[in-house]
Amino acid sequence: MSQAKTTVLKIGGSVITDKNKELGVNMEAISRLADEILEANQRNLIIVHGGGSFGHPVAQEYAIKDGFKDKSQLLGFAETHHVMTVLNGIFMDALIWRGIPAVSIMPSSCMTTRNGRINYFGDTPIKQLLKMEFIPVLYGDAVFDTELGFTILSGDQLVAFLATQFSAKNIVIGVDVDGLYDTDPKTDAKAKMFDRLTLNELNKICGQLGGSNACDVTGGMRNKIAEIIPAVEKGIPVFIVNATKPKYVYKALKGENVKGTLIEKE
Ligand code: ATP
Ligand code: IP8
Repeated sequence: MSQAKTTVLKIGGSVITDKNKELGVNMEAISRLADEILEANQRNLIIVHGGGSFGHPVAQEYAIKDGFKDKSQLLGFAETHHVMTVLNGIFMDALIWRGIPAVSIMPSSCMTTRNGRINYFGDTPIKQLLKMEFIPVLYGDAVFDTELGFTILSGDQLVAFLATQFSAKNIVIGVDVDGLYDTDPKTDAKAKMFDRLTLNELNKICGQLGGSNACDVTGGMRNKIAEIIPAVEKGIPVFIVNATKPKYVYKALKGENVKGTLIEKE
């Protein structure tokens, strides 16, 4: 039974899917990341993945994040949830057939939100998984909301929530850019990357960060940063790394030197 402190790893939907093509899977990235996770051999790891071109387009089409307005959205909720289970299944295949004891946990079955924020979490299964050295895998999901009827729970909110719940030693966030920049590096060639930021420094620049260039109902980089701030406040360091580049996630998990942005409390 494991006593080691947990690492929470987020794999961005921008990495494992093709955000320009609805339901486009990036199988090469999924396979390589599964190899890296196997090789890193972490004892106490929670993985969360994003929605990319699976969850976001259908959630946007039916305005699922805004909550229940009329019955035409019911199919949209079902579709959003379903395509996330499909993406999750592809991701789980890659992990499990490599010999990683990963177990998928469906957020909509163990969590609810209130106005978009997690207000209920049945933690027993994940606690048990961690104790027995399984690797729980969660994902951004369409979930039930006590005020809105339903909404979208982002992988980023999940990451910060789980890291706090399980007193994680760190968070690693894998995206499709090298780290956090002063502006969006995809639209501004002069964007400057930060190697390290304290919470004070981060709070000062938060307003100027961009969202996402692709369809993203949960707000891209700006929202990602807003979500992780409470975890950093609790002393959990966050490392943002380029998960499209081979071995970057591996090195981040192993604590080896690799390019990225480290965000720490002080
Ligand atoms: P998903 O929500 O599907 O999991 P993701 O987490 O992989 O996706 P996004 O939410 O799209 O990724 O956020 C990453 C994107 O944020 C990058 O592709 C980048 O273009 C954009 N971005 C906007 N502003 C910034 C910034 N200041 N620094 C770095 N990236 C930024
Ligand atoms: O991609 C949202 O999670 P994210 C997933 O982590 C859905 O923002 C269902 C759109």
